[in-house]
Amino acid sequence: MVGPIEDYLLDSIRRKGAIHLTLIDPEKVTASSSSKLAEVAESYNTTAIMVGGSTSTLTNHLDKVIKAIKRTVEIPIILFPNNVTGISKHADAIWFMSLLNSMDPYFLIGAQVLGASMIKRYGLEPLPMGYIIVGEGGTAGIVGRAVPIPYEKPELAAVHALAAEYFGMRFVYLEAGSGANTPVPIPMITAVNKIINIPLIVGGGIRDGSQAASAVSAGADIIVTGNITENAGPQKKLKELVDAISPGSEGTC
Ligand code: 1GP
Repeated sequence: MVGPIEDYLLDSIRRKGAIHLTLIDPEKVTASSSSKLAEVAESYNTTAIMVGGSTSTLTNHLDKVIKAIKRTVEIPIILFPNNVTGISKHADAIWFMSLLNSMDPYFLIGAQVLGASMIKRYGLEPLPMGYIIVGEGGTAGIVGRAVPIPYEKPELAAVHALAAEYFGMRFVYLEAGSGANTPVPIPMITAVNKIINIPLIVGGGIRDGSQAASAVSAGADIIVTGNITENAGPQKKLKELVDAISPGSEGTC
């Protein structure tokens, strides 16, 4: 069943054409710096804040970061967990994701089985998503024991994405890895967009408005950026990037 956060994301995509989500890695921030980052991102019309990283975070710190962001912004906070330790009851929703090209059943279904009852008890809205690691893959690829799909094999990414849709997942995420030297290539985004009917998320290594706009033209519905928000003095870049994705759009909350 589609819940209010999913509804909000879909409606924002409908209205704006494509949307931007800001990723905050709890390991790289303090509670107070995370709320400042989120505040700036919201003022630039990012649609929601994602919180998660590729290695482990103390639950206590994760809770503090999310509470601080929640006090500051009105847009939703969506967990982007790499394990059950990435779950916090203070968020609004969670990407309920399976790493489709992992060689380890734990990242396909194991962690999800362990986390499901916690998600229910906390009242987090699950957003079912197929996660596909491509190219360099970065830390997420190593930690998730993925065999990343090479950039020159867009057709392989496309059939992974189609399998996600046929499983009933409602989003697909093409992940190049945080800080990737080269973001997901346009032919790969085009091939995936052509074959699926569910929203396509693209992230990893996107550093400027023109890269974001090209990804959107090729069919990305949601662009995720992390590094450009976290690094010092990135804020002009972030504004340029959000504007390039959905030019002239109004605030969403
Ligand atoms: C990583 O796709 C996200 O999971 C964001 O990547 O940090 O390179 O923007 P960047």
